[in-house]
Amino acid sequence: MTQVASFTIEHTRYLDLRGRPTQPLPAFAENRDVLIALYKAMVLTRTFDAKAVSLQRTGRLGTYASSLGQEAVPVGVAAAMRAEDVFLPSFREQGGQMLRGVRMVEILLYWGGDERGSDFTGPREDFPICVPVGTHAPHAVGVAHAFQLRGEARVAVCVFGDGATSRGDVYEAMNLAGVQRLPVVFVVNNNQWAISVPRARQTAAETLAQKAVAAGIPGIQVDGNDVIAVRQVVGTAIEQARAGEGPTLVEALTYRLSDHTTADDASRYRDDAEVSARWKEEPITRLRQHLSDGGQWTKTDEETLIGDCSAQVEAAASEYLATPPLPTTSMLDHLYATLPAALAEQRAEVEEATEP
Ligand SMILES: Cc1ncc(C[n+]2csc(CCOP(=O)(O)OP(=O)(O)O)c2C)c(N)n1
Ligand SMILES: [Mg+2]
Repeated sequence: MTQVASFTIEHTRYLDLRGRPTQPLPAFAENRDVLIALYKAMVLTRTFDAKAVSLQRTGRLGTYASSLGQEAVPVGVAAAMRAEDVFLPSFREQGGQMLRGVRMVEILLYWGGDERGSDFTGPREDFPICVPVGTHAPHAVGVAHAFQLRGEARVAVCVFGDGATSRGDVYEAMNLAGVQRLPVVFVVNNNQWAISVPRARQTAAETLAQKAVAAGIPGIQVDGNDVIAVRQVVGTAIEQARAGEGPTLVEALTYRLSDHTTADDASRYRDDAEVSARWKEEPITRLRQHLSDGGQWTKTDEETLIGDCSAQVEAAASEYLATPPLPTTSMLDHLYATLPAALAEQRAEVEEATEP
């Protein structure tokens, strides 16, 4: 017998659970301002999530997917991108969207059922939130193919969950990206749960990163609660893709501390003890500890930041609540240039039923 293939999966972490470096930090992390910007983006994300959940609980927002405990993944990913790259998030990457310039009011409008929430004033070419699990992975490959055909040094960055890695769309996307050596980076936001399905029931594979192996592309694992590691590992993958060296799959290990969405009650299928234990790993305290150990973050800095974040989030919520709703027919206005007959009929019915 001859061994014809073998593979290893590497895991990267820079900060331990108490924020102490486990190895020399990457160059960008020597810059205090860069680390503080990452920290602020994570705190703003958490503040925004809390407000969005309370808006939903008081009947002023539709279903919402919190990113509590997972903030380092989208923030680290977005921080690693250039403005001209294209971000294709799923539905839990609001922290990354915000860092790329999507306005908080737009994200609230989206979850409030308003189509204008996907018409970003900032990153015009970033994709809207993708709720269908994994269907944006082939879209990312299409975007990357366009970059390759046009000879543009840009990268498509697509984030999806652990559950999405069981979907054909994701395999097909990785396969084609591998064959064509496309400038795309896939990031698995592995939060250990897909609604009530735990990671162990999702796949028999030891890691999700190794799903890259069958596509002939590199697969790497990173501590997804260590924003420095996410920024560094995803950043390296993005720059390789930009240089024509092909795609990468990065598995970011994190944990969903919240319910799946506001329509879920995770206490029905998950032990409180598991969740409490995972709180010790969350990314914000870890980076704060690192910054304050280095004398770079004080109690006053923290108080100022909390005040700033609340003010920004409250202003966005007020703007959202003051936005007059679109007519109900708008739900049929953004899919087709020309509405197919069956939908045109439905649109007319909606118009008749909702006209003042
Ligand atoms: C194609 C499709 N099937 C089912 C659903 C219902 N659904 C919404 S989220 C979800 C689980 C997703 O899990 P994961 O990919 O791990 O992402 P997470 O929600 O944990 O971030 C499912 C099954 C959906 N939105 N789309
Ligand atoms: Mg998941």
